[in-house]
Amino acid sequence: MSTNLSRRSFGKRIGAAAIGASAIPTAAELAFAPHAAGQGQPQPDFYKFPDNFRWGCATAAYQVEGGAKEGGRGPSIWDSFSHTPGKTYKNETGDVADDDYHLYKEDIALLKGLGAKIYRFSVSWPRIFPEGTGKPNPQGLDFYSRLVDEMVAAGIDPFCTLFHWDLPQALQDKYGGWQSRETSKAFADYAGYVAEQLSDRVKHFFTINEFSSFIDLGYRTGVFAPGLQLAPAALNQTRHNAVLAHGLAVQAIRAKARPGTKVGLAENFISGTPVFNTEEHIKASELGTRVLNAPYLTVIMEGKYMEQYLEHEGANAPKFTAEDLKVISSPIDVLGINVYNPTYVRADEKHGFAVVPPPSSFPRMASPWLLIGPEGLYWAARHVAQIWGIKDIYVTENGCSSADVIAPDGHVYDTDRVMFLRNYLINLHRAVAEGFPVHGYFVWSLMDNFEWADAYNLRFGIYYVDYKTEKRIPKLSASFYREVIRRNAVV
Ligand code: PNW
Repeated sequence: MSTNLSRRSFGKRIGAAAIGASAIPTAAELAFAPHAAGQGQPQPDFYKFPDNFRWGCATAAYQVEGGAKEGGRGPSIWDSFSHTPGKTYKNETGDVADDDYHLYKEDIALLKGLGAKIYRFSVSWPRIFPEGTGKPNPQGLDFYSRLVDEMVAAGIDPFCTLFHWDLPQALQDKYGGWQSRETSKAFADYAGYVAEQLSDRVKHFFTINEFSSFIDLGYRTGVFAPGLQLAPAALNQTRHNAVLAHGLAVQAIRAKARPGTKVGLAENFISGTPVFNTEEHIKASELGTRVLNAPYLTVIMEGKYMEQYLEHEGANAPKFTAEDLKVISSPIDVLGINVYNPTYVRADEKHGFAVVPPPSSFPRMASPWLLIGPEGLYWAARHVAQIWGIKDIYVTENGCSSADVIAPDGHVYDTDRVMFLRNYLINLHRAVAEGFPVHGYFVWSLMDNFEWADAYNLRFGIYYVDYKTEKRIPKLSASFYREVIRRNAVV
């Protein structure tokens, strides 16, 4: 096509009246030009989801609740960590956070306003067992019971995560936290208790959120609570105790919950994204996915530690029994996948696969680790379905940080987040259209919240939170998501 022709058809397409027949449009004119096909009508929904697909949002207790000393809650390792100078951005803590402990009705109303049908929240272990074990605290349970009632009344199905990193400090003091399998056992007791109490209304439980995040960042690099830097052997044992805790909790939940309760975990497993679509790179990405998750999701799904892992760790490999492996691989009903940054993998003759480190120019969001790789969502869903035969998948987290600002007109125009979400959703659609069994999606997050070591410096919400007033302000991404839900399609 010649330049002239394309200019002419361009002019026609965006409407001669708007810009004059022969003029070349300015960027501003283009931005407001209606599409020729519909003269301002939205495009037909190319990316339509099945009718029973479910949309929702996710949060976690310590990140949103506040009320750190209320209702008989005991201290968690995140209280201790965030109150230790130098550990979080500007030494900020989750003492108040979004004050969802008091504003939960308002927050459920936000979800209802979005049209969400599912909400993923987490229970704070030290609200239920202030000392980690022993006698349950009725006020703690009461809070979650009211929260769940509020959801049910709003037509929202609750999805409950039992451990999203706020370990009771008492268990850290007594046992070194996840360094001891006493903590694994305590977790199973707590999980069974909560499932027994809430499974009349909560039909989905996730045991543990993101092994690699709280273990590797908490016990290896020390940038998360409890801030330890263990030697390799102790670290691998800690990893083992955590997956063991998951398995014990699956069994405890099955024993205590109502029949029909679904149980699983939510993991940001390292999903190998093939550098491009050829058989050799895809094969490499599948092997890479298994090897890179060997201490966590792979052992849970396969019931054994991969040879590559045990060999690689040598004398530092975890100590375990055959019975442990059986417990760890207790069958799950549902898998939650948390999908953020891609890990690119290529074929490699020697090892079967190789991870390709990203060039420094790779596009990323406000969190330095959050590379933008929308196709990673497609591959994550496909891998867990194809490698491990998972039949019920939820995207339990997907979203991004953005340098959100309130514009003079009072709105937050987070066009980068909308771009991010739209492209990941197109890839989610691809996975669903190809028949991979993804049944729902949760945006991380409903609202800005305590982003762990980054505290309030990084915002992941589709609602902006003004921390001085606790006012929630819908961002452009909230309007986008409401429309996605309304049309059940990417918009
Ligand atoms: C997840 N990384 O954490 C958590 O489940 C959420 O609590 C958190 O707010 C959200 O993602 C956004 O960070 C992650 O360094 C923390 O790759 C760190 C990483 C990934 C996920």
